[in-house]
Amino acid sequence: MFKQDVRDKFKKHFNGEEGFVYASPGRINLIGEHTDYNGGFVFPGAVDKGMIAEIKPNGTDQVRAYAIDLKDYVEFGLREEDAPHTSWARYIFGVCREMAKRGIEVKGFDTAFSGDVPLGAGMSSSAALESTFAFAINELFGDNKIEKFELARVGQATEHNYCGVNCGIMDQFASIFGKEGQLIRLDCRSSEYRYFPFHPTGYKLVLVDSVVKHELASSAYNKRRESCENVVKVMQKEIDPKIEFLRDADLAMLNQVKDKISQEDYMRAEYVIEEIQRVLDVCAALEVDDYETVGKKMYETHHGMSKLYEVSCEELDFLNDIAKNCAVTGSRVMGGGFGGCTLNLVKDELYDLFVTKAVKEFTEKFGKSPKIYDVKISDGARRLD
Ligand code: GAF
Repeated sequence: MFKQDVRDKFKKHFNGEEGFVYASPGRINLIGEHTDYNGGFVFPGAVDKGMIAEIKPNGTDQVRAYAIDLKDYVEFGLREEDAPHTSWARYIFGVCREMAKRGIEVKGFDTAFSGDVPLGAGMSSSAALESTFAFAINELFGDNKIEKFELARVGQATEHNYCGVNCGIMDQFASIFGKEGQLIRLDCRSSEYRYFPFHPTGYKLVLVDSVVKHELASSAYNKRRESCENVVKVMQKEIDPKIEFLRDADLAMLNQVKDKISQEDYMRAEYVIEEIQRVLDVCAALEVDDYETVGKKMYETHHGMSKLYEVSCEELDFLNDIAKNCAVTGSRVMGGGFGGCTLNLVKDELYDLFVTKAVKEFTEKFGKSPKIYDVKISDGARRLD
């Protein structure tokens, strides 16, 4: 259990001291990709993989942080001008700053942390890190004054202001609000959410990691967001100034502005408008245990992400085709894209065949083996010890 490893390493690095231990998970998302920053719906759940950090206030104004997996140590102060250069440390620094901006008197602390959520696999290791520290700082220095949704916003603002990714709220929301056995449908415009029990009897959720490292910060993600915002601006001018997000639009409205936007922006918006509707369709299908419809929608999402939103890649399309050929119920690229995993809804009896075939054929074609993760829907941010 890697919690014990965190405890051991903390003790070793910080003179035998003991602190408090916090954990936050990564997430999956059944459907609703790139819809969060468009005011749409998402449908994530936290997973049984995440980050664990031991933390102890140290009575100074310095943070002393040890990244166990990277064997890297960084010290930084807590003022805006103290921002560290090391990228992993900027997540912790950003969370400290964002908590301070919300009135929490953040003081120095020692910390060691480690994770088992695969990096760059589209399962939100960065949100897991942010949520761990946001939750811990709220408890250790803030008397739990900041409510849970605002803790998620702290993580999101960290990405925007300290890490260069203009992400939506989904990942941090799922990491904070996750509940065992439940997916959460979040309306990203109103912030209303509803838990849906998810026990797909007879099926497994399987992640196949293409081991192509996605790099959200690599401006492609921000560019997708800009495309959506361009279309909204044109709709505001041409149709109705009250349109705030693509959530407020439909395909007829998109066609009304077709001549005023680029072909590329048109495709991006088409995908988003359809994807927002797919989340609602999947929720309705789940309520009657109609997994065939859930799976069909997942394939539609993959098609849209690959051909319209263009955030898939050869490896992910290949994995999606294997799923289709094996008659897997649903399969699609998950998360921001540009690499990472496909999420597959697989009938129990097909599991062995699919996994064997995916590993064999992918390895033959790309000369490297994909990784397989079976995930369990689990709890969100919490204190362990
Ligand atoms: C990334 C982002 F961080 C999320 O906000 C979301 O937009 C996702 O990509 C795509 O659905 O994980």
